[in-house]
Amino acid sequence: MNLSEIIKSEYNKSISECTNEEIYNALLTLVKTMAEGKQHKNSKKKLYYISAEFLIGKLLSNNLINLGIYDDIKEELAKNGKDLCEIEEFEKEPSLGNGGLGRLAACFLDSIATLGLNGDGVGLNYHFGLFRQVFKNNAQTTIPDPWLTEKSWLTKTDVTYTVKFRDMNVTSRMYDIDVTGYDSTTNKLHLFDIESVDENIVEDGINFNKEDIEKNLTLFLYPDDSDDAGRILRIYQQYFMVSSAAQLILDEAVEKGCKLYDLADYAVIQINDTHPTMVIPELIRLMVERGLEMDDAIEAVTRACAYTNHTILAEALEKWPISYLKKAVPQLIPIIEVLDDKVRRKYDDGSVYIIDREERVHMAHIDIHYSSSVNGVASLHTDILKNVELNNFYKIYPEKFNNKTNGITFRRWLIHSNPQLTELITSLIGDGFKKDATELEKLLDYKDNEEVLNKILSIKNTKKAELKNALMERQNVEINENSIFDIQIKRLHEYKRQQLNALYIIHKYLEIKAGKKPTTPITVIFGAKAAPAYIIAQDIIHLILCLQELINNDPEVSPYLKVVMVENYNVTWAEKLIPACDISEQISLASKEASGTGNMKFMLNGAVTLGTEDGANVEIHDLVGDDNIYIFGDLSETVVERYANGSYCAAKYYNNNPVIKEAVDFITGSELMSIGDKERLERLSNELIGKDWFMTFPDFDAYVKTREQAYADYENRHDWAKKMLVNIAKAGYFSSDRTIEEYNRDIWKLEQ
Ligand code: Z2T
Repeated sequence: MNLSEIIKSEYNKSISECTNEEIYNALLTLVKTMAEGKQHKNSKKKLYYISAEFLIGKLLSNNLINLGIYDDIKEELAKNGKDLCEIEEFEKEPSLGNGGLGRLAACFLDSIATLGLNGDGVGLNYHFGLFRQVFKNNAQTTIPDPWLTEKSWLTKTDVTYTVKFRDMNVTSRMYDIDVTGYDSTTNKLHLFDIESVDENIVEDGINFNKEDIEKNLTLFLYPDDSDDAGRILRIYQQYFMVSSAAQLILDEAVEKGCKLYDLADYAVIQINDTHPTMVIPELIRLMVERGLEMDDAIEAVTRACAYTNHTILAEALEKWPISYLKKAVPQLIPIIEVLDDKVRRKYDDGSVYIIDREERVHMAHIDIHYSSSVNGVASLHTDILKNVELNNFYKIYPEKFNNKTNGITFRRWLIHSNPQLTELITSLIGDGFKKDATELEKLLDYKDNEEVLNKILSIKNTKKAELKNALMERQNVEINENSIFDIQIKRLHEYKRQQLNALYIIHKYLEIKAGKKPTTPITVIFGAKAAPAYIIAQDIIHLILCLQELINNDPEVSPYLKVVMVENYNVTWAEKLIPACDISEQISLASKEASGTGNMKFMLNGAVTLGTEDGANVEIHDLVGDDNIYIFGDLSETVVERYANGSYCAAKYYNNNPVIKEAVDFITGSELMSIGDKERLERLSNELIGKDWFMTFPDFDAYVKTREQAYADYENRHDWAKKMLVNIAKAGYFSSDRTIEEYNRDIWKLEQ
């Protein structure tokens, strides 16, 4: 059936007579029907990518593109006076992830399906997902963000499981979302939910009875990025997810004739950070319950599992007190004790034990001992895991450790979000790059082609104008489309150092006040949500919003410098911001950002990176060369060393560097204090002077100097366009198709 037939049968109307909502619903039906016809044939071995987060974004355009009908549908709608973009507005973005980890999972599903691999995602069907961010009085407030509508991408299945907790048994039900591969087969994202969940228990927008697990289990995604909420409810959620997953995995394997001991021939389980770690003891428990010897079950599960680490931040490594686990899932304790006991019998080094002296279970330690693969997400990150953070484990299991540098799906982050650039590229090198991203290197032939360089600049201008309009429409903010768009969008975290960017803005503001005006005006754009419990992160948002108000209301400065923070930064915003960016801020403290994936999306869209040698920035630098990136700051070795010897003293920098002192003093010694909240600004200033745990001061001078250099180079439009072209041409390496091919080659070994 085609679109007009569906509309005829569902609404008994023609396209032009329909509302956008009706067309949206009809497109849902069309996509689901087409996807159904492309289901993966389900070969013997299957991948289960288990993740507490899948930040899938809106799916309509993505599905139309992957099914190869985007252009036709757009045209057919246009002929009937309908605009696909307006119809897309009708779709709600499901915010089922915090940041990079969740978005990575979504990009991976796209590539797994595109490569025709037999692999499904498994996660939770949060009813509210991540909070919606609303700014009030220059501060972040949060409200729930419902996304489930009567008709949606979700399909209710009749697959249900019993999940046993200490105090009750609950029923989980599987809901499916089709994952359409680009010109390929369709896989599934399985999201488990509990029937008894009750959205009405949420009072005044955000509070709910945390005790009432049956009603609240899948209500919210925990809003902590790299931070451990330490709540029992989180254990309930995790176990609910993995017990459902484990039952699904065993059922599907047995269905295909699997003897439990041979599980690894039928299933490979990728554990996305430690949130799904309990799948290991749960699978072992179920296998023993179904008659396998404990040792055999442990062996079988170890062969089938693989673990990905996404951070070295100590506070993000999950450690559950045994007492918590006992309250929720006592049936796992004897299994975890056996796993720990085996480790203790073999190794003297207490740092590799699963249960520590304080009776806490180190989830990552379960993963490392009882998986066959441990991977980091960028080359530098994996080196740090091997040589520093997990060195004690690396010495035991060198063969398990491997790197898989992250990637992004070009279907969403180029073809969908930047059709103009896609068209230019296609006109130059054909559309082979859509399946083999390394073909983008062919663009290097046009490095000195004036006409091509001008087209690249003109597309950037178009995307900047589009962003200007979106900001006006959504936030009633006016920006100058002829200014330099300097953008930092990512979760708010001290290690990502939005505060360093803010200090630069203060410095620049003071310079302009003193008469030193930038040649081209600068627009600094931020987008960031902060975990509600993360006070300093809230304070940094407050500082940025106060700076926005101060600077934008200062007629002496605002023609040259503007600050804008987009409200409720999410995937949909990212799709508008990234193509419009000139300078991509990737300024984390070296060693702390495991990879970053925004850096890759910006590069692909012709932004030039201003960054530290951290995460995947290192690999971007290697690929584009010194001339096409702006690198500054201390190296990770220096940082690791400085932490190790405890020698860092922020106050010394503050007292000895007048430029730093001037910028920091501005926070509490200027009009900002009348615009903003005294307590917040003072707390932030004290934190910087007294601690500055993520070492912004040592990098400050180099940051200012390098940023000025980038702005100066921007003036030569021809040379700048060349940098843009090289970045686009070299981005092919960061296609998640490449990443997934490596996962499959080294870990999953699925037939293609
Ligand atoms: C997250 O987004 C990331 C790491 C986490 O560690 C948790 C979350 Cl929610 C537990 C990010 C990393 O910070 C980022 O560098 C990386 O690119 C991304 O995961 C995907 O690997």
